[in-house]
Amino acid sequence: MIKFSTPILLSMVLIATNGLAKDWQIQMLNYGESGSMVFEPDYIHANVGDTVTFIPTQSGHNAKSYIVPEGSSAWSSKLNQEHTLSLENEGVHVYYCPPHLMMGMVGVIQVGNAKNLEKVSSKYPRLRSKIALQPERVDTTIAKIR
Ligand SMILES: [Cu+2]
Repeated sequence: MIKFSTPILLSMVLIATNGLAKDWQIQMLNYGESGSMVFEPDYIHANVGDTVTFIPTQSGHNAKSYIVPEGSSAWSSKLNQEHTLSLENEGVHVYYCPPHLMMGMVGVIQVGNAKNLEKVSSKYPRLRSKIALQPERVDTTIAKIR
């Protein structure tokens, strides 16, 4: 049996902890850096095992999935409530705020590789057709997928 000294054991625990999941926070805002009715940040590149928490910083918003990675279920948060999502599969989540889709309140969570990129390409035009204001801003968000 290998015996580790306490400091070595402790540093191993710390390394393991650092390698563990990250909780990302996305704020739902009436006004953010890129304009009105936004998720901030609008794009994150996370890893499998991470979690994302939607923060109702300002009221009147929620987040609902439009596209999810293969193997993941559709999801939705409740209006004005904090919601944590576990990222269990590799791929892209495209989501929107139902009350403000028309105003381009859309966000992207990329988990690892964009394995479902084809699905994003084929399904995004239908979502975009419902955006009346600043669809170009959403195009910019979608273009961050890599
Ligand atoms: Cu909203």
